Amino acid sequence: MKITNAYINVTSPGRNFLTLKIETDAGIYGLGDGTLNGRELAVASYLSDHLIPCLIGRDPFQTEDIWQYFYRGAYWRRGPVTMAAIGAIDLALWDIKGKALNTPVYNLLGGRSREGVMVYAHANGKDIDRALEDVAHHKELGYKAIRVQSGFSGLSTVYGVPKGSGRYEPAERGLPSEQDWATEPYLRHVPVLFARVREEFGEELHLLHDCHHRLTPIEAGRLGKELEPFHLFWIEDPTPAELQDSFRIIREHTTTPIAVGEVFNSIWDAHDLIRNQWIDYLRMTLTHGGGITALKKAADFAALYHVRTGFHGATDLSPVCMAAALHFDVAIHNFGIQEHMPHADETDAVFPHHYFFKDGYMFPGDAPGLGVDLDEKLAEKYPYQRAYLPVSRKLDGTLTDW
Ligand code: EZ4
Ligand code: CO
Repeated sequence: MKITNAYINVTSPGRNFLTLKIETDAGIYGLGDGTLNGRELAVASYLSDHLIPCLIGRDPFQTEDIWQYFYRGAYWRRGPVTMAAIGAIDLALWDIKGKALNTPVYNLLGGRSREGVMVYAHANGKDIDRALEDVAHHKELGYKAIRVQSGFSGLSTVYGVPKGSGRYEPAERGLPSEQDWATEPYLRHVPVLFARVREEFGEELHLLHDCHHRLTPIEAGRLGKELEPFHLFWIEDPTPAELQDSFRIIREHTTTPIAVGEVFNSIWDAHDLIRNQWIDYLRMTLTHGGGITALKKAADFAALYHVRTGFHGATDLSPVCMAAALHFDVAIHNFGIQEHMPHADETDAVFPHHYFFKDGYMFPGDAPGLGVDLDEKLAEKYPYQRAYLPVSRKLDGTLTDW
């Protein structure tokens, strides 16, 4: 089989997505997700201008060699734009492989280690009472694990809580908005929030929280310690992770499990975190981490150190990435949990798919390949719209981590 053509599709059914379609002389095509929130067009150019011309004529079954060709062969390595582009290609090739062999991708990764994939939902509210209502709502929907974020007095906008009444969507159309940030009221608020959640919902529900890179290591240690009585499933991204040694400090102060990696794009971003057992869950995604070829190796490496996966599954990863994640999650042994932020109805219509949610679990479905398609005609109705993630400033105006 040979790759005869490849092109990208950028569409905005509710939010922007970049999809790569690879066609072959066997009449089979594959889809890959290359969406990088707020930087979609950089990945589009990297693919169209630099990678796609080198793809034509290759055998789509050579996933390892093609991965090495674009990673090692580029000379310039790593980085979110590069790795999302390689991730898109890799996902599309695994989709083709599955379709050509007439089997779901999970069968190419060792088969099913479990029936369903436990997912966690997002509950949020402007204040604690409203966040509790949203926890009750998601519990009602069947979720066994729920991430909880809520507003608190002292800040007008908070990560993870929508400004208006609609659903929470991290990117906003237009240029970046600015949010404010103050650590001390946040650190006082979060233990109160989780005390209330446990009081109302008991011990059974798995509870998660995203610190979204806002704390220093010692602040994260304090938060983790104060949350210990509430037995969280994890706290996520407690501190920015460029300096991997930071996590040693957090580890020394708390038994609350730690999840990191939604902004990582290489195993080298997590190498020290894993081999020192400073984290419990790796959140790197198939799109941003360079695809199934790269993440299978990362997951196997993590397994040696008791680190499980907890892949990022926000709406800024398309249904193509979600499908691929579910095949991966169902197959690998050291799966932990999968994030699930349901896509907008317009997004689901543009990307018809076989995966589904039932009673707190998701299932990849049994269609050959990844089991997701792109309705290109419908996608045309939703042209790209500039959108960015917000930026954050401390109350004195200092730019800080969003
Ligand atoms: O802010 O995906 O855990 N989930 C998250 C997300 C991220 C967005 C950034 O594009 O932190 O909501
Ligand atoms: Co996060």
